[in-house]
Parts: sequence; C-alpha cells; structure tokens
Amino acid sequence: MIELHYSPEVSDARTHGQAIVALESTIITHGMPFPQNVETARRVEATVRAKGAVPATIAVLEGKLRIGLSDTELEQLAMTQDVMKLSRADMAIAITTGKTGATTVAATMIAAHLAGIKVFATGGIGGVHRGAEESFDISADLRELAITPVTVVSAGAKAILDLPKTLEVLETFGVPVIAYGQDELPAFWSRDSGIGAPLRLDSAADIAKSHRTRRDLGLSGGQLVANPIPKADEIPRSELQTIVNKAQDSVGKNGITGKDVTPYLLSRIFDLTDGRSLASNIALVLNNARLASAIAKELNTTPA
Ligand code: PSU
Ligand code: MN
Repeated sequence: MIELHYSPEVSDARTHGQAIVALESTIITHGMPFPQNVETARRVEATVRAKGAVPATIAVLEGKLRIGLSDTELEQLAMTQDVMKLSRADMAIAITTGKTGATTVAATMIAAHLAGIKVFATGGIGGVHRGAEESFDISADLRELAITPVTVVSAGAKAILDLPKTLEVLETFGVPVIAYGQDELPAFWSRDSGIGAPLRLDSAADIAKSHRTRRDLGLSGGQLVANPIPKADEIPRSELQTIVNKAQDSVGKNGITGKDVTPYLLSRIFDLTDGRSLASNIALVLNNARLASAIAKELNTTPA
C-alpha cells in the first residue's frame, strides 16, 4: 500500500472517529489567483470545522501523498508557480519523482478513498468541453465518478462546459447526478442551467443514505451532488452566456489545449467579469463545504 501522510488534525480525527471532509488543491493552484486562493482555502477549512467536521486538503508535496495540510503548507502551495496539475494519470509519476502537485477532482477522489474518506467538497467538476466532438476534451473527473466511491459535492459542472453532453456521459457511466433542493441542474456561477437535473434530494441525510445504499447494492463509483450557489452570490445565466462564449472563442484563437483549458477559461472569465466570477466561485465553494460537512456527519453517525 502507498504511504499516506496525515496531518496531525486529520490523524486525530481518525483516532476519534470524527467526520472528515476531503478538499482538493487544484482549485488553489490552478483555479484562483493569489492571495484569494489561500484565503479561500483557509475559509473552506474553517467552514468545515465550524460545521463540526474535520477538513483534509489533499495534495502531493515533494512526492508524499498528503491527507491534510498545515496552514504554512497551504500557503506555500498557493504561492508556488508551476505546480503540477494531477489527475489519475499523473499521480504515480509525481510520487515516484518527488514532485509537488495539486490534485484535481479525480485525483482527490482516489486519495480520499485510500484514506477512507467518503465525502469531498469542491467548486465544480470537470466535464465535456464545448467542441469535444473535435477536441475529444472530456475530463477524467467523469470516469473517476464512475469507479471511485466518494460523494462529491459541487455546484454542478462549470458553465464553461457542454452541460447536456456532460450529463449524457455521466448517465452512460451510471453516475447519479443529484440536484440539492431544486429540480434544475445548477450551473456553477448560476443557480439554473436551463436543464432539468436527473435526480433530486432535499437533505444531507438522504444523500448519506443513498451513498450507503449504492454500496449495499455493490455499485461502483460515487455520487455527484449539484448544490446551487446561494442566490445573493450568483451571476444569472443570461449574463454569463455571452461572457462564456467570448472566453471560449479565445481558447481556440490562442491554441490552448489539454490541462490548460479549464484554468485558462476561469481566468478569462475573471477578467471579463471584473472579478465577479471569483467572488461567486468563493461563495459556492463555501456553500459546498457546508453541505459536505453535513453529509459527512450523517454518514458518521448513522449505523453502517
Ligand atoms: N472547482 C473550481 N475550480 C477549479 C476546479 C474545480 O471551483 O479549478 C478544478 C478541479 O480540480 C477539476 C478541474 O478537477 O478544475 C477540472 O480540470 P479538467 O477540466 O482539466 O479536467
Ligand atoms: Mn481536459
């Protein structure tokens, strides 16, 4: 087995059987600018603690798979340039060669599962990019949801993606896409996508229950919870559409491909909205941390 390096806080939580929520690190290194990235990471951790669970931010630091980071490590990671973006394909190489890398949704799910953590909070998962019929750009996050049994709390798939195609792939893979408390699929910065969600649940208790039921049925893979951004923090879909189209145009014009596409789009949209997209992104991540904590506590207190 691979050696997992737990922070003292997470190690203590494991000893005492406390609820733990996994957090990713690509959002810190590739999803937000400094210093908002480290400020957000700290606020997300504080939110999980305030809700009575323990945060475990996951990353590979100098080849060590870390489950939980100290405040100094979090800050260092947030300030470091050229950190690797680790998905399923990259994790073993980063560990083998002693590199530092931030984990995406896919890689964080793998690490969380190794550590026995069942719930993970992020912003938005990767999915099928617009123009995927040409580029074949489909995030490894989707396949990970099909095989690794972690409940991922997101604000839906990012609105930069082709949402109908993303839903089709998730359906093919047998991944439950569960809107929380509404019928429509939320679209990251907006509460609504204009598309109905395949499934809906209205409580953390039910989400925990369905996680357990999937296990009891012997089904592989996780659940995707799509938690709408709070109303006060959203950018309405109508406003966002032209901005996303503009950002998407510049992907093609500038020859951006592969792993760089999502970070590039997020930073273009930041510029095009004068920073409003970042404020929304921060609010939705905090909102997801709250729901993930409630689910983790439900999974922890109810009998196996
Ligand atoms: N959520 C955010 N910001 C992000 C991400 C999620 O609010 O930057 C990251 C996650 O790590 C996710 C990645 O796995 O974006 C998707 O990258 P790609 O499209 O290259 O698979
Ligand atoms: Mn991609």
